[in-house]
Amino acid sequence: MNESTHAGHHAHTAAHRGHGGAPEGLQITEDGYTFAPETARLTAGAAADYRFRILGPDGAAVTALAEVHGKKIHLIVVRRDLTAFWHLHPVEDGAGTWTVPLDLAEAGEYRVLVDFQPEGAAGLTLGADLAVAGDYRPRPVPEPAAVSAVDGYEVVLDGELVPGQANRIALAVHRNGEPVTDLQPYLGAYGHLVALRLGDLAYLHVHPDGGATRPGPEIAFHAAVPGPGTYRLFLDFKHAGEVRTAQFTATAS
Ligand SMILES: [Cu+2]
Repeated sequence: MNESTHAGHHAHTAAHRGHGGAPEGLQITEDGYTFAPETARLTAGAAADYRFRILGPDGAAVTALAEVHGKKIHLIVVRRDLTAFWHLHPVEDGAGTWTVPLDLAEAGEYRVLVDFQPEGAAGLTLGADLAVAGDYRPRPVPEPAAVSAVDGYEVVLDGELVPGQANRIALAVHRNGEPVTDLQPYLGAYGHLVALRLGDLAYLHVHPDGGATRPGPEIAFHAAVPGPGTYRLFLDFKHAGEVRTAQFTATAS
């Protein structure tokens, strides 16, 4: 690990139970901690707050969480068909209830994942379902492709997902055909990558590459997938003051 540039990553990597490629996010309760959503249903197109608590081993709401990548909770919302994704940071009300505004335009089955680390304990990712009422049109996940276009940027994926192996994958950011070399740090890194498995939405922790970190065009990671399957990768990167998400489908066989 390059601790000088990513002080937060080392602790996160070492402490997280999922390190080594075991999938997370499949359970609502694990290691004595429970993800307790107050919100289980929303209506498409109607903005609302998503509210939840994290309950500790004693059943009380937990507020003592370590900051990882600058935040106490990283909350991921995805459609179950993996065709839409949000990475959000809820705020806590002082009494253990966390809130984040959600405005889901489309009906469907969604999954909410909370990634957090109780103080003095290992990091966890718990998951719960969220139903969004309305006219639901399931979509197929896009075909695997090495290039993702987002808002005038093209991001090129290089590397393979290999079951049981922490393989290096690199994502290169381009704009108007030119490599981007002035990426901005976002949550203490030049890119954040989330990988989810199609079919069960297993959540994979992807760690920044330990090598030298430059502000683009390439952002490198190590990704360990637990088995064969189709995965969807979501890369958050910041440039020109805005955070954007590039999305890829990749298969591991
Ligand atoms: Cu986050």
